[in-house]
Amino acid sequence: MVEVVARAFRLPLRRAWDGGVDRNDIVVVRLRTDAGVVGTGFSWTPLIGAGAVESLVNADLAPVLVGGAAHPSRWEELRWYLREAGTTGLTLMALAGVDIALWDVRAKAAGLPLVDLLGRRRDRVAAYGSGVNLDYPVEDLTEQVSSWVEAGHRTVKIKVGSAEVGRDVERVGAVRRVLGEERSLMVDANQRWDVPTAAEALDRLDEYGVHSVEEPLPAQDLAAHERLRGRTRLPFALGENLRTVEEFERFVEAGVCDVAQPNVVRVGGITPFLRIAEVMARRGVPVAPHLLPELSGQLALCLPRVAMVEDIDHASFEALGALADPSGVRIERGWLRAGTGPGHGLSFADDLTPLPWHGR
Ligand code: SMN
Ligand code: MG
Repeated sequence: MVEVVARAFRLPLRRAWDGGVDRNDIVVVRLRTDAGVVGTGFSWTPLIGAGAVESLVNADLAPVLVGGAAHPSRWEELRWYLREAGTTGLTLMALAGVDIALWDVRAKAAGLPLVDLLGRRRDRVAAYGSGVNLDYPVEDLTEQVSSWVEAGHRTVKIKVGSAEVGRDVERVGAVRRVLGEERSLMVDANQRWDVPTAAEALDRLDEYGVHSVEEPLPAQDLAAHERLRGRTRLPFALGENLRTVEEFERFVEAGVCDVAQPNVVRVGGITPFLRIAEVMARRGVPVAPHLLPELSGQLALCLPRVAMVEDIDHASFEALGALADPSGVRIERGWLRAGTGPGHGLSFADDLTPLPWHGR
């Protein structure tokens, strides 16, 4: 490798997510091999960490990458190298940017779309409409869900976990009326409940035909998930806040992870993502990659056992205005398909707004 450069950019959201999240930040990693192949990777975060990730790549990873092999098999070596900065969190987010770029290089050097390099197992995968809408008034929520129905989605996911369970019940009821009986409704509590509240809420939501619940409890609290398991029959979708294959295995072994949702950036890139997906498949757990539809969709086409991909409302890279050209990943009538050129097909626009960060 002759060059590795990371740059952090700010992508404003059309409408803020609750908790004051008014943007997604990305860190674009560009690397160039001795043979002149240029690979692009990215890290991503709704709010926190892009400046730190940019620094980790430029100050710590670039010096060990330059002069060495440009291959994703270096993942373990790079993680070990960064260990004193921690083994998860920001470390994995920085590694993801490099790992995704290394896979892009590999596919481009082979002249193949990433999907074909990894091994395409299907031509399309089901997508579901999803939004961060807990603070939306119920009229806005039903309008958003209607737009997903019009777009052809047969499954949608909305937020729950309001301060009053009654508010969730009212919202889920209103959404069910928009969906009719045929379409599927998933709910996501983003870790907001404790066991008694989750048990009560899920009991009351059951009459609206909820398909599954995502992150009902604090993500790391395995014992709480085991207690809740005895109090609801609804399947649990988990994983956007798990980081390692060992963590995923622990939740699956305890019988509390029915659908695994690794986020390709948060777990450290495509290399560990594929390892997690492999282990989940062996244990009969389908994988629903979290967010990032343009890359998650490509991975989903190759996974041994897949659930669905998330069509996040107005927050794909394309919708955020991050791309110079269309990626070749499309979601139409509730199905995702990918027809990219060589590599992962994501080229980021060169006029994005840099992070206003003072340490640079
Ligand atoms: C979510 C998490 C982080 C950013 C946006 C949305 C959410 C989801 O939990 O699963 O879509
Ligand atoms: Mg979620």
